[in-house]
Amino acid sequence: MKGTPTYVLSKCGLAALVLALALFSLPSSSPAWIFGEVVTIEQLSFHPDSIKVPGDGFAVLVVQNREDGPILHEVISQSLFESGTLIQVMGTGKVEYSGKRVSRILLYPGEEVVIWFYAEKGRTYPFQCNINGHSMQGTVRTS
Ligand SMILES: [Cu+2]
Repeated sequence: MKGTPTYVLSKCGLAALVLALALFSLPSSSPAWIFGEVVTIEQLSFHPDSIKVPGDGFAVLVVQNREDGPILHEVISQSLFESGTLIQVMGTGKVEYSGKRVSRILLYPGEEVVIWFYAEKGRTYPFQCNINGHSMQGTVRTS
């Protein structure tokens, strides 16, 4: 079942709910559409490690820690968390702040974070996990 939509939905939990609410609560007249993708963390890497969203629009990045073992991960990103880009962070992970700015998100196995942001055209938004010597890199690209 792994990799099928059914599996993803059943594992998504909050993220699926949030995405569904976001999609269905959009006014029908709105030209906007929320694009996003679920990135999972397994065996010390992001899967997929690169996603693409349309530029100049709102986007959602969901990151889930699906490690089998007790491996803590973080999500850090200069570009995603900058003011004017980050809209909101929700989920079951622990969000840390530096002043008012999000500095990182900690994810224990089974936890997930939903990152809402405004994706500018022609930009890349790298995100990392460097906790405990990890050297994990993921990227959101816009078209
Ligand atoms: Cu990590």
